Amino acid sequence: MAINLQKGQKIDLRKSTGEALTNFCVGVNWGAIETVKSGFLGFGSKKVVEDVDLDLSCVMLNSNGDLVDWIYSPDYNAWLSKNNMPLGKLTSKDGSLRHSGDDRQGDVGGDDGLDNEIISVNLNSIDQQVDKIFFFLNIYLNQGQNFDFEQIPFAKIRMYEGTPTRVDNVHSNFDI
Ligand SMILES: [Ca+2]
Ligand SMILES: [Ca+2]
Repeated sequence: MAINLQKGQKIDLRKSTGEALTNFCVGVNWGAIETVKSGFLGFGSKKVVEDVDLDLSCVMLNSNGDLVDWIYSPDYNAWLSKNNMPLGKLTSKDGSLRHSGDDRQGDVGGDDGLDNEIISVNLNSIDQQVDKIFFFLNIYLNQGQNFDFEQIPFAKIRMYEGTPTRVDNVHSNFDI
């Protein structure tokens, strides 16, 4: 049974069999915001789809809290280089963490059951300096957009065993 995480909750990285969980995916699922705009006197109503661009990222720190490595979208590079910050990339230097790529829209027409952005993790090959990994999620608002996490349909983060296209066993969920 998957654990439904509460904010601040701590859990063991173990499978239901008791073995350590070393290969897993952290995935985020969400939908575009779909509304029906009704026309004059109810005529000509149409569905309006507003794209939602969530970005899943992570930073890897050593035991002193210094940055060892990171994964975030290269789409932020213009802003990052202006602020003298390391440029975005989708694979860790040791190859143990991989991002599936940027989704800028979210599911249209309902939940497709798969996560839209996924970071796959293999703790067996991770740089020995890494002591903590922080996964984080932010909303990229396009010009004219103004919404927050509460308005995004079925937004959820989960940890599972499998691949970006196949979910074998869900370990834990967090309902955003
Ligand atoms: Ca995105
Ligand atoms: Ca999806």
